[in-house]
Amino acid sequence: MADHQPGGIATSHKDAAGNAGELHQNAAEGSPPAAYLTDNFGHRIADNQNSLKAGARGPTLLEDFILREKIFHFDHERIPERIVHARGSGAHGVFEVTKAIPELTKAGLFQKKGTTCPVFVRFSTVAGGAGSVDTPRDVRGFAVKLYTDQGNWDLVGNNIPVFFIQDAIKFPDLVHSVKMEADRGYPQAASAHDTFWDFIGLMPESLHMIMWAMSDRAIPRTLRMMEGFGVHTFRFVNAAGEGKFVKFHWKPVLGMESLIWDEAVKIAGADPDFHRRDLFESIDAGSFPAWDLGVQVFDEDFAAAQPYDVLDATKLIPEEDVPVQIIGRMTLNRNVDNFFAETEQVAFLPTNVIPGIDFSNDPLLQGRLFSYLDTQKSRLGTTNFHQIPINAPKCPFHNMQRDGLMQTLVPTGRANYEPNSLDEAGEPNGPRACPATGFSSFEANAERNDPTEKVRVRAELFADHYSQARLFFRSQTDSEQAHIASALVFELSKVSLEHVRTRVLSRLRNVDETLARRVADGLAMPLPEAAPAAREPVEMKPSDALSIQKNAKATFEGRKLGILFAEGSDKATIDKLKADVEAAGGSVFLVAPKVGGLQVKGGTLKADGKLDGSPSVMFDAVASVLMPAEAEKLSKQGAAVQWFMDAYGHCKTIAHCNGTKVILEKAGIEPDEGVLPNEQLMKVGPARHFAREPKIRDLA
Ligand code: HDD
Repeated sequence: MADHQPGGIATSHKDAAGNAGELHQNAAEGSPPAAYLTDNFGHRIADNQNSLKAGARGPTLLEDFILREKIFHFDHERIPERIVHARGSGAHGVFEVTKAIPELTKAGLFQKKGTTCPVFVRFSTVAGGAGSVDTPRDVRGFAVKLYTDQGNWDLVGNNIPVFFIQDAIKFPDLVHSVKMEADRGYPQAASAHDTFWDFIGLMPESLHMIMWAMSDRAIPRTLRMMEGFGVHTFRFVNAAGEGKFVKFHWKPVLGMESLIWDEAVKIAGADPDFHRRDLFESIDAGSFPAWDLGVQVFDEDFAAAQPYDVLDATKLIPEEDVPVQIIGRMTLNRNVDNFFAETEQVAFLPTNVIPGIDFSNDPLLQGRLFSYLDTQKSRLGTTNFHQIPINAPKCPFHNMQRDGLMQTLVPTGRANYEPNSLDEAGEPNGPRACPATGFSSFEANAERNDPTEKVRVRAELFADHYSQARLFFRSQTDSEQAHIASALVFELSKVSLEHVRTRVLSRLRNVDETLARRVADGLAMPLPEAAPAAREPVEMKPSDALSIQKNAKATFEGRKLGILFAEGSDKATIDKLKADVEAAGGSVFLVAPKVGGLQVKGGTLKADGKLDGSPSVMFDAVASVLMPAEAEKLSKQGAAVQWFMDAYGHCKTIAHCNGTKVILEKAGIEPDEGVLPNEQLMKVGPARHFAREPKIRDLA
């Protein structure tokens, strides 16, 4: 009898047709394969289980080109991960123009309502490695590649509209400080450590971004429920050559929603791939995530009248001052076929713009324009990375560039230089520049600066580090402000260098005195003197658009209800809950103590997940349908009590039957507007009940 050991078997034999023994060759097991296995050069492989040896117990032979090629390829299957944004999830989709704006830009895409183009989006965390988790407190990358008829337009943004630093020369320092500490290699995917806060304390321009990063924006519930921003001020240029400044916004159709910190921490353990899975499953189920593209357009006069500099990426423009007009919608409707070929190999370049969209002199953007090309060469190993299908434009491209590592195209003819007159001899002479339709830089950008003046300085208003940090903090609800204070306490409590904590506190005093005091209290530290501000902050009017809670949508659309049931539960009630939630565009996940199928009133019911493997953090709201005797049993199980305790602690709606009350009592759940009978679930929906929070958490 042959065995299955990976070490190979002495008794393996071939049949008359030359196939390997039945234990190892699936072709022999039934229907013929969809395709024959070959090596990379097309040679069919007869045996994919055993290497070639000199005798059954002898050494493996150098001649085994099949083994050699397979292992060789495997040994080289990894490429350098991105220095930042290493962990990402991607999807394909389509962008459609909903409002033509020819008066603003000559970009072909925006000339006519209804014009569409394919897109590829990659969402990412910033600090963690490719194998880290999805829910750390972190900025999320929001990189969109639009394959337009005029070439690729990459809008490489984040889910936060401002940035930590003003000048690209500080980017390597910022990233070094937040990544794993240089000597010890930890912490992974976390900003709560000495070096990050040391850098932040010394760079007061980061304080506005810190308010966002410590807010619930940095722990989105799903990738489908977060905003995206181009961050920098860009330029629109119309056919008459007139330029306006523009900021880009992506607004999620499902509304914004975030996790609660305790929930984020628990999800990191329960499902490290929570966001990636959610994105993949939603698209797979036909529930396509969508975002509206909005623009804030303004001119030089507006820019000159503001108390901040629009070229400073640490500043935003309040939507109340320049409304966001919606000009298009992006819908993600197709998952990748292969994670590596597409999501890993996709290469975004902020330099990828199309005629009608141009850069501004934002010094952070200017640095980015240099950086990304380098990184793609380093990651993908060749200047020909643009030929990889996910990166190649979908419109034709022609130039005189040739050769290079991994050239996969076969350019023909002799025309690899220009000018040439080969056409006079009847030969193809290659492509030529097109002054009328080609990309030409917006002239005013260069004119505004005196090109003879070379200075290493920052513009005057860049010195205001606090006004917008204050604006952000003061635009939040009480509960959101408490979350920011708690996040700061948490992060700084992980900082072991006391002078670093003190310095951050001294900066917070310039943002908001109450915030500084709450954080100092939470750390049990004295409040230091306020740090001298490089420029006195100005008061800005609070902006509701900056708050997630003020803009939340209490809808089941794109949300998930977890229903707990057990032996004897009433199937009709479960079916009704399911039908209601599905009719509202949501989905239901059935949770039970056992998954194989339980006898319930009205038939047999299979669970989608086992109770202790499906904590309530996975759902937007929970419901339970339990017979009193089963509820009594479950009330003695930690997993069941914790299920409700967490849902309550995370301010979720808890719908329940009478029988469940025994568990709710055990979990210390007090009735409120979010704890209600199953029949009333749809009245409240999956809203978060933040009014509950002070009862259950010591808010800093
Ligand atoms: Fe960056 C990746 C977004 C500043 C240098 N960046 C990267 C990605 C996003 C951003 C979403 C991931 C793209 C992907 O999914 O492949 N970066 C931003 C935003 C910034 C920003 C919104 C500020 C407004 N970045 C920034 C600066 C520099 C870089 C100032 C350097 C001077 N960024 C890079 C990089 C990365 C990158 C090192 C790493 C992997 C990559 O480019 O493709 O070149």
